[in-house]
Amino acid sequence: MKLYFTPGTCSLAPHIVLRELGLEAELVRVRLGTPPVIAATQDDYRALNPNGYVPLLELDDGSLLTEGVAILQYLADLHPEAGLLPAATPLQRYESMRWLVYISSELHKMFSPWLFHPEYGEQAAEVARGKIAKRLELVERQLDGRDYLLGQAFTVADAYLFAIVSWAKLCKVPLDAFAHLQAWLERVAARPTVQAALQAERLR
Ligand SMILES: N[C@@H](CCC(=O)N[C@@H](CS)C(=O)NCC(=O)O)C(=O)O
Repeated sequence: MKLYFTPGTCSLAPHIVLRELGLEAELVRVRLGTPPVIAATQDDYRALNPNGYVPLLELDDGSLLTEGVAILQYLADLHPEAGLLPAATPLQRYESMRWLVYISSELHKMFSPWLFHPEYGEQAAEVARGKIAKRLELVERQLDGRDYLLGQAFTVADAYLFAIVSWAKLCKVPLDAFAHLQAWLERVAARPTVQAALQAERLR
């Protein structure tokens, strides 16, 4: 398997999950830009993902899987016994999906325009900051009494949320009002797999 990634972006989530599952994968660095290129070869990355974004998972048979939420679920399903995607009941599985979709559509995509597309400008960033703060209130409530987003165990939703909420400082989104979220950030950051992923992406 190959994971196409860019340090410090949402591709950190599947990177962490690969390590949580103990799966071997080649990490292929992508330099985002116009055009986005494979860092080692300067080949145009859009030949693999026409949308030009990370993450992208290339399977051993050459199949290509895009969309972080799909990649996270695919990886978790390779080793259901690891419990990274709770699915003991259908409702549990949909609850996992609900959080993955929430992180993707309500948080990730609220941050990313102004991180990756500065042309949106400071006014858009200010509007996004307000919306993100509102969206984080739900996360804060969910983490009250739970070590992780879906309960007492780490799941793919935590990996995804970690990648996204880690942008808060850079984007000047204050987390002071979210004590449970801050404690959770520290808890996730302390996991050996997360430390290893950050080190591999040279973010530590
Ligand atoms: N819908 C995609 C979006 C992925 C995405 O936004 N990736 C960002 C990094 S976090 C990116 O590569 N942005 C480059 C761009 O938008 O041109 C997914 O959820 O996987």
